[in-house]
Amino acid sequence: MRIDVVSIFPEYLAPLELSLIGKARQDGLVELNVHDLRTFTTDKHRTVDDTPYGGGAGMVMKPEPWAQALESVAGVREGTKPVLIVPSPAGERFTQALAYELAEEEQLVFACGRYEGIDERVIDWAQEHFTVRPVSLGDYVLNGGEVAVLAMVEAIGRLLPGVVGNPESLVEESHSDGLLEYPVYTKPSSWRDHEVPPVLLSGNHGKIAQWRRHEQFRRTAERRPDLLDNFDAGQLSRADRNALADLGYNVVDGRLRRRMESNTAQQTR
Ligand code: 6GU
Repeated sequence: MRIDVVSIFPEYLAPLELSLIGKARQDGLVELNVHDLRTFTTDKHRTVDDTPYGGGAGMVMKPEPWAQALESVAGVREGTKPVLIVPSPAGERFTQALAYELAEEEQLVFACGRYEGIDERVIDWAQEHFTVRPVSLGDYVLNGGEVAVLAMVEAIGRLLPGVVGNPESLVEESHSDGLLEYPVYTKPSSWRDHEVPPVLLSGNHGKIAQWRRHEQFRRTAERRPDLLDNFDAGQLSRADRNALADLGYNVVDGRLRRRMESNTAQQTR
């Protein structure tokens, strides 16, 4: 995979030299280039922003430096239309499913906006050369796209063949099956009066798998009940359904439905 990142703070992307992604680059699994937007300006002051039409606070990124920068990285691989990812709190949500989808691409380009954003006409113009996807990490505001790019490149990069040493570790992890991960423990089995759940010391692998699955449901119901609303109940075993029933969830029309709390007993008492 080839990745290009355009930013006015290229040093912000330095961590991509480290750890898993840094190793993947060294091994030639990922070709990653960071470009300074200012090198695509033509004025003495290397201006990248200007005041917004219509008034209002802050500055807007000028279109022409972006067009020059994006043209320089577009169509680098012949006959391919790279995906242009524009990090923005106004984008679609970045999810594990989107990470898997983007990991299939030949070339990704990330356009890191700063200030109030990039002149919208860049987004329109870029459709000619790219599949454009404004993407958000979540419902909060960052000062620019750089930190979001670090997160997305890590999430995507670790899915590329050969980047994660043991591909099995990709299978059993949070969100890969729409549930949060089960809790994990290591030695010692007793630590500061806190015990490892005895089932994990039992050697009974069937029971351990069942317990872990139950913990996934319990955690997800407690921390991220929204994930259960869209969970495909078709994949559930009888044991899964029992575990979910204990947590107050029934399967109705292939979907999970939280049972109504029965207040009637209290009300009539
Ligand atoms: Cl992807 N970019 C920016 N600038 N802010 C964000 C974001 C992205 N995701 C959440 N907040």
